[in-house]
Amino acid sequence: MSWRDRARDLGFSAIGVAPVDRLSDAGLRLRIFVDLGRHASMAWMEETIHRRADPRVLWPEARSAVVLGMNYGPEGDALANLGTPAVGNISVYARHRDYHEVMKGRLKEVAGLIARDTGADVKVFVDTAPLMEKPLAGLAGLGWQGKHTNLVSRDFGSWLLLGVILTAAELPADGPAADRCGACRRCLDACPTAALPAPYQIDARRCISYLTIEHAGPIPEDLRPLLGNRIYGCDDCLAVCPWNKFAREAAEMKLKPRPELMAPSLADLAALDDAGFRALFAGSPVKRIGRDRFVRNVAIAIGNSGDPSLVPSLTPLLDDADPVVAEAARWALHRLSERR
Ligand code: B12
Ligand code: SF4
Ligand code: SF4
Repeated sequence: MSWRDRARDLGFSAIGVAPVDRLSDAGLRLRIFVDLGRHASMAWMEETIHRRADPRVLWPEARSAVVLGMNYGPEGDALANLGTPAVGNISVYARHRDYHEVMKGRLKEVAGLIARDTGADVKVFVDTAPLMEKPLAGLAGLGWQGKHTNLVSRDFGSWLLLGVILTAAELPADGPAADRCGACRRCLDACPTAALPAPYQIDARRCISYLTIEHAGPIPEDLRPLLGNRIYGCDDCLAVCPWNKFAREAAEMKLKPRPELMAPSLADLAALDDAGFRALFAGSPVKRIGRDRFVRNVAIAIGNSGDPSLVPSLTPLLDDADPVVAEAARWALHRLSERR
């Protein structure tokens, strides 16, 4: 069986090959992004910038990038929770098993087959690798970077997770794919925090995904009301994309949502201690941010709920051992009393 056929059997629904020497424009824009400070506190983006901008700096023998996309299309409306302030909204990619874990072994298997078929060396990466996965996916023909900056696929809309294999083999390229955003600007208009300052550009400092997942410490106060009940990541710009009409529900069982993470009650989440947090989020990407950062987000969502019946869930957090959680709880209490 060819490596492509096996990759399909393993659940990769979008597969393509890109040459590694075409990232110069993307690398320049990455430089601008970092120079403008739009990477916020993600210092690792700056530290690894040369490797990101050119995979051959990461691995001089690299000639082609094999990009594989896994469909994680949601069942129903990804934004359904936003109208129910007493529940927390966890973004679609985090409602199921961590995709790094789901993909890792499978990427290694495909890489082994590429090495077998070509006789050339391979290296495997999922997300944590210093690579520009979206520009590579565009060059490999999986889709194009939409105005929300994520890769959009004609077949799966915004809902593809990406993995990359580098190979020393010069494989025939499958892309690039054409930009099909046209005059649309739905994603730009949908962003709750105006984190997309211009088409195809993002400012992570304002992005709810950054603020709720990557950002340590207190979330800037002016942005807190705009978070609503988004407690881990954000899908607003992805979900409004018209190309999602071609999207399908995830077929991979491990990327099906866990029912308890679909619409969890904020009151229950605010009561989580370390052990409870680790048990609830075992195997989920949410686990990575730890109980304190997560409960900080939950406290802000309670503050935004306008629901006075949630005040008792905040009270124990006022004395939380983590000062960031305690401060978020004070802010939330104040906001609830103001709204009353
Ligand atoms: C850092 C990072 C983030 C940051 C920054 C987001 C971003 N858009 O870069 C934060 C924490 C905000 C984030 C959020 C999310 N992420 Co993220 N993230 C990454 C990561 C690790 C690196 C991306 C990167 O290099 N960014 C730097 C910018 C400069 O790169 P870029 O977006 O490709 O930039 C291009 C354009 O935007 C434009 N551009 C950018 N700035 C500027 C400035 C100017 C002046 C100009 C002209 C152009 C321009 O040119 C660039 C090059 O072509 C990748 C994994 C990887 N290794 O690639 C995952 C990745 C991009 N994330 C992913 C996902 C799923 C998400 C979320 C949907 C999660 C969620 N639900 O909360 C959100 C989506 C937010 C959004 N609208 O992008 C997926 C995207 C899959 C896809 N279909 O595209 C990836 C690929 C992970 C994966 N392996 O699947 N993420
Ligand atoms: S993920 Fe949310 S906050 Fe970030 S750019 Fe998209 S809509 Fe805006
Ligand atoms: S919502 Fe519109 S502008 Fe944004 S990525 Fe989709 S097609 Fe492009």
